[in-house]
Amino acid sequence: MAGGDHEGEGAAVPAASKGSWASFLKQLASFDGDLSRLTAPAFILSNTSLTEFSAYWAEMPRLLTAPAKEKDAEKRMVLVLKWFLSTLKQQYASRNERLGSEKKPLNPFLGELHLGQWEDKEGTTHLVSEQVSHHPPVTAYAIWNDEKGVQLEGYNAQKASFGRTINIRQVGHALLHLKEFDEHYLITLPALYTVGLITGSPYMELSNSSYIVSSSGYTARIDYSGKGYFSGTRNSFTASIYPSTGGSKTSPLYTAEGVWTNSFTIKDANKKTIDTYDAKAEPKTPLKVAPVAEQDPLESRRAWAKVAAAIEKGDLNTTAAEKSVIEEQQRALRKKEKAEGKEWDGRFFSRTNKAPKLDALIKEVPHGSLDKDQTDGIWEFDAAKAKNAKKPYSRLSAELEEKGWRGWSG
Ligand code: HC3
Repeated sequence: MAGGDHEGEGAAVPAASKGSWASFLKQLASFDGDLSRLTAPAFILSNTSLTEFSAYWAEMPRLLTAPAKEKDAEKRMVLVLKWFLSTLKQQYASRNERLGSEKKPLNPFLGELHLGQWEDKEGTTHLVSEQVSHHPPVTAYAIWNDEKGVQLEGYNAQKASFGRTINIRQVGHALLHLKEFDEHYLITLPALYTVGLITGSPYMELSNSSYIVSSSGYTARIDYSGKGYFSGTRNSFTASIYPSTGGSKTSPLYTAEGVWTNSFTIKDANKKTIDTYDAKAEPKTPLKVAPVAEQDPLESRRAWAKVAAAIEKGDLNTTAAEKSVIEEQQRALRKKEKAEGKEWDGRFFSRTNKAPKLDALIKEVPHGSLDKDQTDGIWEFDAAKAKNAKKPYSRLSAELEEKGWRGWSG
């Protein structure tokens, strides 16, 4: 584990929460790895569900679509790497920057949806994110821009363990498709861990390596490092692109280096800088989502509205009560489905056992495996389902709408 927990114990914990933070830390000693079961004090709870996190992949649509405009395959790989690196700050540090520390997100319920689109110079980039499994918790997403011929899809779950910090391994992957070149890029997900848990102001750091493998024959390896006790810089990485056939031992065609929360440089094989990235200068396009009142009852912000309001007020009792309403409703629904011999079938994604594109690309990743037993299968965007998916998204949505639904306990 890297350093970082040097400050005083509980230094950042509000006075009224010192006791509950100490209990939270004690609870970690007997942690069974299921992040959704961790009960955390109110000050560390986030009002955002994990289904919303899928949007972090495309908050800068210009970078996502850039590879589709490049004619040279090697340069396309560089642009895919640049886009991927640019998403890291949003994925892993944006809550910390906005809220002062990493928070514990809301655990999505089965079938929860987060839908929206980005509209800017790139045209419309669509997002669907859906909770496709509850045990284990798995979120699947698809992001596409038809005008630019770009589609990203993926799914993820987390496996956690506790040492001196919470270590999280991500299971799942993302797959980028560039229509014009019929090219696929498999993206593996980095491991992460919390720093600053003792002080009560945790943030996430990335560790080990992640990969991008293209069907055009290139692989990028990204190595993450953080701040140690004596040296190192927070959120650092080095990356290299090499021909997949040659393996990482061959000299890289391109390298990238920097701090993913700040800036980085990309160099060619002659060490000449060919591109730079400055996270602060890169404009973001806000995701447009329907107003809460117009959302389907399965949509994240509508479903969690009461819980989110209670969290914002720091009202732990109402938070717990409103969460139980959702949990109870879900339990009743599952019971009903079981009695009717039905299983919940997602609205946008389907489980598959055969994924030839993924299988071919994952072979290039050292120790690469789809780990499908840990994600309740392999999840694919189902275009046929998506075509028919419209409000109300479920029988439950229809029933709730009919009753004049105003929130899960309304
Ligand atoms: C580990 C995490 C939940 C999972 C989050 C994931 C891996 C989800 C998929 C996104 O694409 C990327 C991503 C970013 C952040 C990850 C979250 C950070 C913290 C949260 C834990 C469940 C909370 C741990 C409790 C805390 C904050 C007190 O230490």
